[in-house]
Amino acid sequence: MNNSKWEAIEPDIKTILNLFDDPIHALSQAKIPAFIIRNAYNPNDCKELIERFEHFGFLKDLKNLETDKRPRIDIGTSLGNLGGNSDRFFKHAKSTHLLFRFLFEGFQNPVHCIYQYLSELCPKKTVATAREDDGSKYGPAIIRIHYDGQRYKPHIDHVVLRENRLNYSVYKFKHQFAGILCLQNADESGPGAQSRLHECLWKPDIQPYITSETFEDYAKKNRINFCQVELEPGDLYFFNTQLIHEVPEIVGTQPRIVMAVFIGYSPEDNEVAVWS
Ligand SMILES: O=C(O)CCC(=O)C(=O)O
Ligand SMILES: [Fe+2]
Repeated sequence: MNNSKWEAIEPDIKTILNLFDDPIHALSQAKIPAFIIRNAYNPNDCKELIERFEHFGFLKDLKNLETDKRPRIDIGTSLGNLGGNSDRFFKHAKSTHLLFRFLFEGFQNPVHCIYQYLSELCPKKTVATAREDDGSKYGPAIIRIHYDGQRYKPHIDHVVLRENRLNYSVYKFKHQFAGILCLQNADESGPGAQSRLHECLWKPDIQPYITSETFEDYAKKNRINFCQVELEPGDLYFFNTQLIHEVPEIVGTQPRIVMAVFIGYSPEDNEVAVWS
């Protein structure tokens, strides 16, 4: 398909499959910025799930915002943060699997929701949580709670190109994607915070602009398009994390809450692996 405007494809799987025989492959070629599935998850369940997270004590106490300065809280296991010690990482992931067995009880399971939609985007593959040969499983997904001041500067996510994690099996995947399910947007009275995907795949000569935080100037100078992904609670999007992307600063007392996964894909591999 010739998508000359480089726009995300939405709103549902049917539309995506009408346009692409092999959507995940199209994503790997960055022919389109993202696939967006609107209302993938019930927005009422989003609200009630967040209340549950609050009752579990995962969220900041709003009365305590002055003293609790954490910009981001994770519920789940992050390879990016814990991957430096693989023993600790896999033990942590094991407890996340245990927690996720009951955390969503009574609601549609948001992890299953993401995996199900992902399976539909890869008709010829099986989708499973990443694991090592000895059976150790990675985290299945992660809930990220972003508070006032949190921002993702222009970056990529890639276990090889960015993190150089040669001691993990997910290293073998050529392409990496993210799946992000919006559970709550940042403060509606503020400017909100929606992600921006630049029509620019990382290559080594882009890195200096990322390191020196001058990608914005580079993008302007080179007239690089971007796609802003506007989400409502319950919306799910998938994108190629080798695209330079960013999320502006959260402003206000209402945190932006998402469930996120990373995805590994190689055309020749039958399995598409998911981790967090
Ligand atoms: O939250 C999003 O929409 C994207 C976040 C992101 O880029 C990341 O976690 O690496
Ligand atoms: Fe990212």
